[in-house]
Amino acid sequence: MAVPVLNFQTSSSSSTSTTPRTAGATTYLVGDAAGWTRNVDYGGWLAGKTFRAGDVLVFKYNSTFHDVAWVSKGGYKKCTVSPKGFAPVYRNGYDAVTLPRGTHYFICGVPGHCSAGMKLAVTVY
Ligand SMILES: [Cu+2]
Repeated sequence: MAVPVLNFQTSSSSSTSTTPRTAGATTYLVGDAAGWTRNVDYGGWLAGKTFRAGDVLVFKYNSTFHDVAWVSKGGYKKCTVSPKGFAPVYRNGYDAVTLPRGTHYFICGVPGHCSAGMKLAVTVY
């Protein structure tokens, strides 16, 4: 941080260096090494990243304990899987989501987990 010269951090961050870039799309492993789990600061993980339409989020987690629900803004705020019956829910443990433009909200649908930090609001340009 103290050295301004090292401040390149956008499209070629080290966490994606092994992933081939296809047509300008970038694949992000959510939470990096921590993956998708409780008590991770996903706001901190998002900081400094710019997402473009077509980029991919990979959620890596233990599917015995977690899932990924792509919810509405209200669902994100209230930590509920909503709209109920329509929000896509992924349960594979290694789920890749291609991001469209707009703001998208992801939570873990297991009770208590969203409020323990398993929530992600991503703005995609
Ligand atoms: Cu969970």
